[in-house]
Amino acid sequence: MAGPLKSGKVKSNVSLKKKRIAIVVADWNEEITGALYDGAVQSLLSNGFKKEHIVRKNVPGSFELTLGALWAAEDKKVDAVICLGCVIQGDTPHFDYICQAVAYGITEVNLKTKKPVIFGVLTTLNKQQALDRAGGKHGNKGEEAALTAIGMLNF
Ligand code: DLZ
Repeated sequence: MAGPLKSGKVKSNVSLKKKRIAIVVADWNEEITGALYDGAVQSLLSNGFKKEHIVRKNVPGSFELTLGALWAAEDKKVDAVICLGCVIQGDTPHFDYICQAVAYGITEVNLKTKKPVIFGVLTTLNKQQALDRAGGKHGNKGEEAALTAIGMLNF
């Protein structure tokens, strides 16, 4: 199989019921990022996380995910952070700048905080590609981000 498990219940060697997770969600393309959030939460709950241990933080756009993730990860009680955004290509190079900035930014937050900070950002050429990955024919990448967080908590 290429890539990590995409859905369902996964085997965890650590107890997830005491783990705390912050999910940072970009408001831009809210229809998509809201669906990613729902997928992530559903996946965390079905894998043993407690509802009260899942905290949602919103930021205006994907560019702001980096700082939002840093703030969230600085909380000593938070074990992992999931960043959810959706950048859709437009007519200008703005798309490239945002995608690059957020990818590098989230990498830096991982290294700076030494906590898993998951890149759950769709970078698509159009809205349909995003819908396909937010509960459509290509699954829900929010759910995949949650499973990635669980994988890292098992390191
Ligand atoms: C400005 C902008 C544009 C054009 N497109 C998107 C997008 O597709 N997805 C997204 O999450 N955010 C977008 N933004 C907003 C930027 O992420 C950021 O909020 C602003 O540039 C202000 O820093």
